[in-house]
Amino acid sequence: MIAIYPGSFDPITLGHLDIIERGSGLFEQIIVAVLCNPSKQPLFSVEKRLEQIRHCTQHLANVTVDSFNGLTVDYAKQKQATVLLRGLRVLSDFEKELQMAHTNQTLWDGVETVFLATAKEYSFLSSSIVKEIAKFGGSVDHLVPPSILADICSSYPSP
Ligand code: COD
Repeated sequence: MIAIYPGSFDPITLGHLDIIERGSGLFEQIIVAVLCNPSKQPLFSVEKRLEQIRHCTQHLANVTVDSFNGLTVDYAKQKQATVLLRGLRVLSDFEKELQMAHTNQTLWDGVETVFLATAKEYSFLSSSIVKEIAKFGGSVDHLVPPSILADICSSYPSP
């Protein structure tokens, strides 16, 4: 069974990576799919995010990394994937994720959304939190894969 793990990943965090690693033990193949969203101003370009994710998932033989435009379900159909993998942290995620899962099911009833609960050490962690801490000069060493620390440091040079 092929699963898509769609998201923004701006940037990928240890919370995302944990979901990918655990998901890779559950599915034959996982495609980590970065949305090209022209209406958002990301910190990292799509190309940079693909490079970052490829680098930190290279130890996982059944994980590939790609980008997509448009609806996630259309991308899933194109890749013959029948599962959308998502992570759940707190109650507010649940509301948003359930709405997304139901919307996707109205668009294509051939897809199932599978949720993995966050690891307890990453329940507070999001890409936005990483950017907020880095912007004010705090350390994010414990929050992101070591291979992307240099990219974050060069995006927020110290004054
Ligand atoms: N622990 C566990 N899970 C986590 C953690 C953590 N610390 N951090 C994030 N996650 C999970 C999130 O809950 C989410 O499930 C996933 O990882 C990706 O997170 P993000 O923030 O990088 O990505 P999102 O949630 O912004 O991605 C949204 C999509 C791009 C998937 C969505 O907007 C989309 O599908 N857009 C395409 C248009 C579409 O199809 N729309 C219809 C559906 S509404």
